[in-house]
Order: sequence, then C-alpha cells, then structure tokens
Amino acid sequence: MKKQIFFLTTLLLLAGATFFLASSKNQDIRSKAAVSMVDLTLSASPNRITLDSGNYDVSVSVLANANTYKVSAVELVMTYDANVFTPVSITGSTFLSTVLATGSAANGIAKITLGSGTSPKTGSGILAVLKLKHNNTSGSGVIKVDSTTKVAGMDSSDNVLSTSILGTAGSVTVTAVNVEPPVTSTSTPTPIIAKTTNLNLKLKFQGINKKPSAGSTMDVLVKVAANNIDEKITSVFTVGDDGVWSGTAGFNLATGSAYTVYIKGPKHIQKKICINKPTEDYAGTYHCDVGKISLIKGNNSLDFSGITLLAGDLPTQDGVVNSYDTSLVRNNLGKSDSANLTLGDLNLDGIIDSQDYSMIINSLSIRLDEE
Ligand SMILES: [Ca+2]
Ligand SMILES: [Ca+2]
Repeated sequence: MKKQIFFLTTLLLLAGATFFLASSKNQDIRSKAAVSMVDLTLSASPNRITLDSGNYDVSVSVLANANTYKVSAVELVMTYDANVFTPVSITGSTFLSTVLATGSAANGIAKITLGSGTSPKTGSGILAVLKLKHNNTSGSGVIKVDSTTKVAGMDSSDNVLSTSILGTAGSVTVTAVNVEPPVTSTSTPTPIIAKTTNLNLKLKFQGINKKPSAGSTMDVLVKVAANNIDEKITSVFTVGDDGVWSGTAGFNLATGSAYTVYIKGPKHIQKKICINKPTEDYAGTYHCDVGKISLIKGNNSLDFSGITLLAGDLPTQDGVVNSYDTSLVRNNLGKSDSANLTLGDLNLDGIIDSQDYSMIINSLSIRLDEE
C-alpha cells in the first residue's frame, strides 16, 4: 500500500498536479467495485491479418473512458503475444498529451506513462497507440491492457484518490486467416481465401414433401448480410427421403449475432430469414424484419426446414413473379421433356401440370424477392 501511494504521489507530481498536496486531507479511498472507474478498452486496425498477403502492420488504439472521474496520469502497461507480434512503437495520443515516461515495447510488454498537464482530463478519448507487426507465421494473437496499469486522478467532487482508479482492462484479438496455396496451372492462379464460416443449411421447398422423382440436387443462392456485409454464394443442395434439402455455404465472417440470411432456389422467390430456426403456421407466411442470426467461426447448423420456400420466379430469374413465369407453366401443361421440366416443373414430379400451375398462380400475389 505504501508503495502504491508513493507511486501515485510521484505520478501526480510529475503530472504537475500540485493540487494533490493541497487537497490531500480530502483523500477518499474508494472501493474499486463501487462505481465504473476509468475504463481502458482496445481496438485493433486491422483486426484480421491474411497470411502471405504482405500486409502485417497492426495498430492497437487504447480508448480511455473516465466515466465520472478526472484523470491526471496513467502508467499504461500492455501485453501482447510475443510469438505472434514484433513491437514497433507505443506512443501517447490526444487524451493525455504529456509524456511522463517514454514508451517502450519488448518481450511481450509495452509501457508508457502519460499525464494530463495542469488540469485533469474528463470524458473519453484515445490514450495511446501500440503499433505491432504480425510475424506471418503464427496464428491469432491477443493484446491486453495489463491489470498492473495504474490510473491516477480525482472523483467528481475533486477528491484526489490514493488508489489506482483503473476500471475495465480491455483486450483485443487479431485473427490470422490463411490463403490457400496458389494452384499450379497454365491459367492465372487465383488465390482463394479459406472459408472460415460454414452454414450447414436445411431447406424446404414448396410442393416437395418427400424425395422427388425428377431431381435430387438443386443450385441454391445463399446470401448473408449484416452491417457492411453482403456476401452471396450458390451452393448445391441434395434432398433426403423426407423432402428436406441439405447443403453447405462457406463464407468468411466474423462471429456475430445480427446476421440475416437470404435463400433463393432456382425456381423460387427469395426469402429473408432472421433467426436460426424459423417456423410458421401456414406454408410461406414467415416474414421478418431485423436479422438476429448467430454465426460463429467453423460450422453453424441453420435449420430452415420449418418454413416453406415458395416457387414462382422461374429461369431465367429476374426477382419478379409475372406473366413470363406463369406462361412457362401454362403454355407447357402436360409436357414432360427435360428441357421444359427444367423450367416449369416446380414440385419435381416429372410433369408440368395443374399442381405446378396452382403454385405459380398463388405466388403472383407475392411477386417480389424479399430484400
Ligand atoms: Ca421471373
Ligand atoms: Ca410438376
């Protein structure tokens, strides 16, 4: 305890905070857990390194939020995975502008001591920036604010506090992703980023309640959307005896819980889906607004077989059900040749007939892909 008080006193004196002595009678020793103290959280830019990309620089910002406190000085101690990163520099930023002890970074530890000058700092701002270089051989790495970091300052009533007022000591992970080795061929090799997020999907299409006689695979467009994300891929789905179609769509996505998934079959209207296991009372009536689908790295099971994906937008698809689509069925009623079945057999039973026609007439009332 004596040591800590000595440290804080020294820190405050260094910071030019002579008020410390004047008001030391009002020292107020607070319990750390009582209120939100000074939070130091981290953000990394970028937070994802593509191995063999040539871009390995990472900049980690330390954001300070003083909450109700006033900050005089911070002795910042950060740790980083020394096997993953080589340190470049640690520098102060705008929140505390006076450097009391120059930054140093080596062997997994980065330090800098910063002061506020004559008046203590309130509010929030960037305290410091740690620059690192990823070594391009290891995987992901973690950077943390160490709990030995000391924050000196006052409470909202200007009582100088004799213990460190560090609240949250934040951390951030920089993820490393692989690039597949270049393909040796006569054509120009295109590096493919390994898919890290697999959506293992189960789907149900209108009019197909068991394994159909005329077709066991389907090309299905799977789209994933969230803030600043809009990715799509066409995957092959295969049908089981129960008429449920299974397939996998691979993406590179961050773990999150606000994704929206869109599904569009080869003869179908696009459906927007917002939860991991949607259901509905009547076929085709599921609708949703805000995406709340949770996705993690690796495999994600998304069972959408509780809702029916309606047919209606026939090849060549244009996102609309209209007279072009209905005519493909109406003008070919009774046909069973493969060229026509590819276009107008919606329930895959090997003939274009009144069942297909009634489906597409119903879908005329829906008309548009869900966006
Ligand atoms: Ca159409
Ligand atoms: Ca049919």
